[in-house]
Amino acid sequence: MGKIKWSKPSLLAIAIILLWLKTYIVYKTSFDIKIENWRQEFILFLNPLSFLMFVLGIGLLLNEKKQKRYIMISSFFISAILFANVVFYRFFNDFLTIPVLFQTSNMADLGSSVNELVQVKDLLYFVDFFFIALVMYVRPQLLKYRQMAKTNRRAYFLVAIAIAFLNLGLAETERPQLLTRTFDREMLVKNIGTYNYHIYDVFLQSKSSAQRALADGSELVDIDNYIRANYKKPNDEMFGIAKDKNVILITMESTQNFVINETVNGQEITPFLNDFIKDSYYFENFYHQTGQGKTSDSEFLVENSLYPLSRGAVFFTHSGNEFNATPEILDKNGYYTASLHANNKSFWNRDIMYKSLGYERFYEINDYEVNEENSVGWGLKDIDFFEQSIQHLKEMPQPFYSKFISLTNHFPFELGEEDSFIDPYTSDDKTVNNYFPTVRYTDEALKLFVQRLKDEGLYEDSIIIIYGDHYGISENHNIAMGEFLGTEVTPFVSTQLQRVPLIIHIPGQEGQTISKVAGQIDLKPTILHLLGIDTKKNIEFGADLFSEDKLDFTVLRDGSFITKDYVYTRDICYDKQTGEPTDKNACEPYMENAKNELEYSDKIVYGDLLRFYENADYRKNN
Ligand code: GP9
Ligand code: MN
Repeated sequence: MGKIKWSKPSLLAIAIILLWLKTYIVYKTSFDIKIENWRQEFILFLNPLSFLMFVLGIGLLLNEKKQKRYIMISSFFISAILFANVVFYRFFNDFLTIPVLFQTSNMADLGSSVNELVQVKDLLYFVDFFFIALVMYVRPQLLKYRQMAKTNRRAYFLVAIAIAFLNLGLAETERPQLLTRTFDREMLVKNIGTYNYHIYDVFLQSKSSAQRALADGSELVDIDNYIRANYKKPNDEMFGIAKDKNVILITMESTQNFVINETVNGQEITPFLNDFIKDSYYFENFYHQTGQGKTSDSEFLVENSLYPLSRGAVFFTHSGNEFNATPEILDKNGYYTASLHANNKSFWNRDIMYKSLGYERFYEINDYEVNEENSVGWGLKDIDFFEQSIQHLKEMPQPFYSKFISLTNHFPFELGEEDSFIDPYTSDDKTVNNYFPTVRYTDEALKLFVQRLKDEGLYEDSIIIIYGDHYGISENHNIAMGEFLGTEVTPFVSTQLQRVPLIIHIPGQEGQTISKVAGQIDLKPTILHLLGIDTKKNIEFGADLFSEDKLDFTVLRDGSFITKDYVYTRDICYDKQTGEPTDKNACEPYMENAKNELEYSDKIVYGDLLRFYENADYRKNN
């Protein structure tokens, strides 16, 4: 038996305690983890401990020199992981996942944002590490190395296991089926801790690789039945109304619906769009359904009518899959297809993914003249982007399907004086304040673009579809948003803020505002039907927005859903009229459907099931 002396603390104990306390402090200061009662607070406090004991405890198996080195290196890595999460959270209001980590090409491009996101005082996140390193260097004798006997070592790991079980047990009572319902990373981190969450994420990653290997076509049968049962007949009057017309699809960066018909400092935020919707179909209850893949997720939704994934960007994780996307379908129907976006072609893995989606051409940064004068924030200014794109459009064979992705209205919402058409908002929150002038700028860019389309004679031959890709103002800015909206941003309000504009302009058609609840998932069948292309056999989850049978229902990627009268989010059913929680039974009838939608879609993506679709063998008996 080793003799335990308590005189001096061991390096191991100090490293664990400091990392543990630091993690808890970071939880409380750098993440917005909602705590409802003292049990949850206790779980949050406890959750880093078992992991730290395990990982650093491995040092107990090493000799003095190696143990010291091991403890230093691992505490540095653990701190770095924590810090990476902090930086990621500042931007995405979310925790890291492995697929996101490997999006290194994106990380490099994040340049301008990272400068905003990382500050010198962030060195504080490593303060415990510096402290230990300093003591080890100046007074190594203060931190003892202690040889631990086998039995003590066993006892140590048993204690670690016991703490892990206590943690899991408490979490299970607070949040039943925690691990089987993982749409919500915050819930996971809150209950099992950041570090264990990453281990769980590794497990999910391996599972998804295995899923593809094990999948076979028979899994499509159930999904197919579900889709057939939910198929909505297109509206006879609208089907084929835009046959052989060009399609101009515009993805508006970070544009939420609350800016439409709204003012800031008494000035209109989107004067052009407010006008444009008067002779277009405008959908005022249209939601984005994106996850971690942001813009790319919105592209995925719109062109496949499948849901993106709950973790990572499907553009990265499953770009090798078989899809049946709009560009591919339109290609078969005689269309020329192109995406236009003045950013590096590898951002969001677009160059690879676009091939899988069936795009003929990608006009990327090298197809544009980009210099210091015409750039701001993330790159080429929208006005210049649209102006230069006209040339590309003119060269395309018609009819074409063209997708434009705007960029200026991207966090951190930078804009030069000369491009600011309205003043910033005046709260304490810079991000929220600057959002309005950049939205206004993009609105101006669209106005000029539409004018140019008219000049070039393209306007009358094209349908124009404008939609917002995802939120621009995350929940980190609830206070300033609440101030702007004049109401507290509750989870209900927050869910309603996930509405993005959808405007469909069809030449010769009168304007109309449509209030039906819908989502990005519905765009593919809507567009195809307008062009007169049948979608009855497609494996897709959306419904034609013009169909009389289209339900008032849409599911967000985190499992929240919206119906005509209710909003369901974070396990609470809200009455839309009052914005207050109501009896869960009211939402109950839709829960199964919401779950099925996401699960079936995930099955298709993880199992790469559309590769079995071509020969449609599974449908023999139908
Ligand atoms: C990048 C642009 C922005 O090319 O689409 O991407 P986001 O950060 O919004 O996903
Ligand atoms: Mn975006």
